[in-house]
Parts: sequence; structure tokens; C-alpha cells
Amino acid sequence: MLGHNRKMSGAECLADMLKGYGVTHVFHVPAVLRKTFAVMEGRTDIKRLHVHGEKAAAYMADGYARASGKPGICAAQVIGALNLAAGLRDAWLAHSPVIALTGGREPKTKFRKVYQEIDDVPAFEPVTKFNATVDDVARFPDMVRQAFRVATSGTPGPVHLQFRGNEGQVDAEEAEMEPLCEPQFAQVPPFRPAPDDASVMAALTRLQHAQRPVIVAGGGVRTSGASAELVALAEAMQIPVATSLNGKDAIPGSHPLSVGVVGTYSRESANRVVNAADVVCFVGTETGGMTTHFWAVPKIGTPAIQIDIDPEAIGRNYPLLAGVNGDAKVTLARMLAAADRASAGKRKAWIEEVESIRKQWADKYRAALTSDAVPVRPERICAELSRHVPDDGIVVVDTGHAGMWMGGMYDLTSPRQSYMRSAGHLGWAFPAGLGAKCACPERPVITFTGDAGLWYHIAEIETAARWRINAVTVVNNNSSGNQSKRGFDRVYGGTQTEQAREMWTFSKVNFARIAEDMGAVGIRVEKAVDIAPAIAQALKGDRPAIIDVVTDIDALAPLAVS
Ligand SMILES: Cc1ncc(C[n+]2csc(CCOP(=O)(O)OP(=O)(O)O)c2C)c(N)n1
Repeated sequence: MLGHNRKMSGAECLADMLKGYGVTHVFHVPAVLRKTFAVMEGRTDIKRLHVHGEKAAAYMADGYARASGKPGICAAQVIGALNLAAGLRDAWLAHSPVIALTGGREPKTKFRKVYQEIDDVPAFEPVTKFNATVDDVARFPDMVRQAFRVATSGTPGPVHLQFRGNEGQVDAEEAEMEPLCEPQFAQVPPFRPAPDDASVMAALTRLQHAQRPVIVAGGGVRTSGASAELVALAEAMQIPVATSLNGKDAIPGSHPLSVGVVGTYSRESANRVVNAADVVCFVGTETGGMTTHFWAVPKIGTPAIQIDIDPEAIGRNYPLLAGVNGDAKVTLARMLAAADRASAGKRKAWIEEVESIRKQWADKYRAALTSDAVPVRPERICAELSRHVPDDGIVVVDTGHAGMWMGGMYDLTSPRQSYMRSAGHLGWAFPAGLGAKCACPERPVITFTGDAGLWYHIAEIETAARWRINAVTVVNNNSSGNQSKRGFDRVYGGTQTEQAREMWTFSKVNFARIAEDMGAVGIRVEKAVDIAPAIAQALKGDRPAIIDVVTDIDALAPLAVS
């Protein structure tokens, strides 16, 4: 069709296309696309990682995608397809470009109770932007191109391609094809749509008039690579910046205009500043429940401006003074170019108030952040990480208590650092951290997880050791899922029975020892002073490392203020 067709197998075509799009790793559980994996060996350098579960494969692909901006690839045969779909949910919630490949139904055996088969396609529908079947080998080129195009464009997100045959055996068939790739869609963002000037000026005028404005920056800023423009605009106009959890690396926490993560898993100073603002400017955030503390921070009705690449997001939860549809980097650069810098003068009192709110937060938590208590306080782990994550480090954080601790207590200290967090799934961070390290082997990767989070995919320590994926994982090991303590206290009328603890506590386990047995470095930490040397040792190693910190089961993260 394109004039360069040649007879080739689907396997050769898919292998060549994945290589052409710059894919370096595929995370899978056999057996799927076996022929493709076989021909990959001779035709590409792509690493084929056999992992211990399809959900972990999806999380690794997700971590790979979020760390690099390139689609992460995971694969499963028909019986593992729904495990893979379950793992796409976090990528869907976080707008991460993951491409899931599965085997699927063969027309010859459909409806005959063939072994292991159900119709998997509907299960992918709620967690994908594009959910399609590849029934004819001649469709490999256009369907793979469409997968990359959809995963990376607009607001990015997961894609599912189901290949005919329970193991996707359609890949062994041949057709006249051209494995043409479109490098534009090999990473986010493929396009930078520019906003119209009138909407930029409307937003800027409103912001310039504000006495007490705040910017809330979301994951769209990291997808767009717009941090430098964001910080420059905030500095030029003297506007404090709060972030969503997904946008935490939009501005280093050490920046004087940074007030922290706003919302539910948040920092008190951020919620206080956002609630005291006279105009809130949302950039690349879907203004969801977690970022707004269920629309209490800021309160609905607070004058707002919203900038987003997705027009349907603009004004969804907050009535707006001005809406701007465009790429974050381009839009913020235009705002900066047109900004009246003199307008910053009128915000002197506001900036002083913000500084004082920042200081009050630091004073309130200084004791916990520097605590030498045994068992160790989680706040101290966060403070040690703020000090010791290298300048170019990637920090990967689980949800639940891990999300609360690190969202609120950890600070990035350099614009070169990255931060990625679970969008809700306990257990996401450990495999996602391994995926991030595969994508960026030259950058230090440090994952923070609770012990309940690590248990989910603990088997992947073996994968990490086998493939020398030298990520560092810090475990907040309180032998429990103690975020649940408050909830059970509540339903027991204030005081739980002793037996109630069976619902949220575990046996005491030494994860450092388990890690060593599985071929990783294991470091057990029982005193806070030993955290820093453990991080240094783990980062130096030529093996993956688990730092198992024994922490206080009674330590509960502060709740959001509104
Ligand atoms: C898939 C999934 N199931 C359940 C939950 C609910 N949940 C959130 S935090 C948590 C316990 C967290 O335990 P751990 O990781 O050990 O951290 P800790 O609370 O002990 O600090 C649970 C069960 C979830 N977020 N995701």
C-alpha cells in the first residue's frame, strides 16, 4: 500500500516496529507472541523480561513509561489477560502511555468452551483509550502505529491490542507489509497544541489582577516537560505553587514559592495557601478528588483559571474566570512572554504570608522529621530521602500511607529529580520502580513503599536480581497496613478490640534477609542514623537493594486540613 511492502511474518513486523519506536524492554509472562519474542532476538536488542505476574508486568511497563515518556510494553496470553487489565488501571488513572498486548480468541474455536478462554476485550474497555483486536496479520503495521499514536497523544493513556490466537499465533502468519514507524509518537508529547491568544490574555489578565493567586500544577506539567516555564512564570509574577501528587516534581519542594502537595495526601501549608487564595490557576490537573480534597480545597466557587491539553477537562469541577486549551509548556511560555512583571509588586504581603505558612509547617514537623525514635518514625525516612536522593534521582512512591508520608513530608531538591506515585493501587510502586530503572538505567531510582505494598509483588525481587535492575527500595516496615488503623478505630466506636488487629497487622518479617536470599542486597535499619549510610550503600551496589526500615506501628500520617 505504501509502496515498500514486502512479504514478512507478523512476528518480524512487530519486532521491527517495536525496535523502530525505540522500545528497549517488554515485560511479559509467557506464553504470548512467542514467534515475535523469538525473532526479536536476532533482529533487535529488546530485552524480554519474564516476570512473576501480569499485573506486575503492567506496573513495570507503567513505571517505564512514566520515567521515560516512551510507551511501556507489557504482554500476556489469553488466561493472563485480565491480570494485565487489572494492572492497567493505575496507568489509566495516571494518564500513562502503556501498550498491552494479549492473545485472544480464534474464530475457529470461539463459543466451543476452548481451554482458558473468555471474551477479554470488554474488561479492557474502562482502562484504555483504544481497545482493539488484530485479526489479520496484514493489519499489524497500521494497528501498531495506531496504538503508539493513541497512547501518546492528547492526554496520554493505555492501549490494548488483542492478537488472534490464545497466544497471539497470528504473528506466525505472513503478508505483504511495511513496518513503518512514526517517531513522533515514540514519546510524549507528540504535539504541542498552541492556545489561542485571546484565551491566554484573558487568563493572564485575571492572574495579574489577583492579589493572592496560587498555581496548582498537575501531572500535565510533567507530561509536557513544562517545569522550567512553570517556575519562571511563578517567579516573574510572584505566585506560590502547589502541586497535585502526580505533579509533585513540577517544582522542587526546596523552591521558596513551593508550598507542597495540595489535597488529601497533602502538606498542610499547601491546603492553607490554596484555601486562602483569591484566584486559583490549575495547570495540567484534572481537578480530581485527591488533588482538591474532594473539592474542599479550593472550595467550589473560588475564582479559577484552568489550562489543559484536554478541552473536556476545562471547567469540569470549578466554574472558571478563564479557560485555556493548549500544551502546558507552550501556554506557560506565552503567558511568561506577555506577563506584566510589575504586577508582582502588589503581591508582597501575600508572599510574606505564604512564607510564614511554610515556616509554620516546618516548625510543626521539625521534631518528627529529625526524630531519633526507635522504632523509626516514617517522617524521618522522608527527611533522610529529601537529603540523600541524588540530584538526578527518580523517586517512586506507593499509595496509601506511603503516598501520604512522601506526598506531605518529602521534598525534591533539584529540578532534575523526578517523582512518580501510585494513582491508587497498593503494591504498584515496587514493580513500577523496576520499570523506571529499566527505562533510565543511568539514573538512581529510589522507591518508597509500606510492607503491605511490598508484599503484593515481592516475587519481583527475583526478577530484579536476575536482570540486574539495580533500583533501591525503602520499606516502611511496621508489620501492618496501619493506615487502616483509624478506620477500624472508628467502626469500633473509638477503641478496637485486640482481635480487630487481625484485620490490619502482619507477622514481623525481615525483608532484608528475604532480599539477600533472592539475590538482592538487603539492609536492615533499626535506628534512624543508619538510614543515610544504608541509602549510600544501596546506591553504590551492583545489585538491586531493599532497605528494610523497622518503623513505629503507631505512627499515623497527619490528615488533610480544609
Ligand atoms: C489494590 C488496593 N487494595 C487496597 C487498598 C487500600 N489500602 C490503602 S493503604 C492500605 C494499607 C497500606 O499498608 P502499608 O503499605 O504497609 O503501609 P502502612 O499503612 O503500614 O504505612 C490499604 C489496604 C489500595 N489502596 N489498593
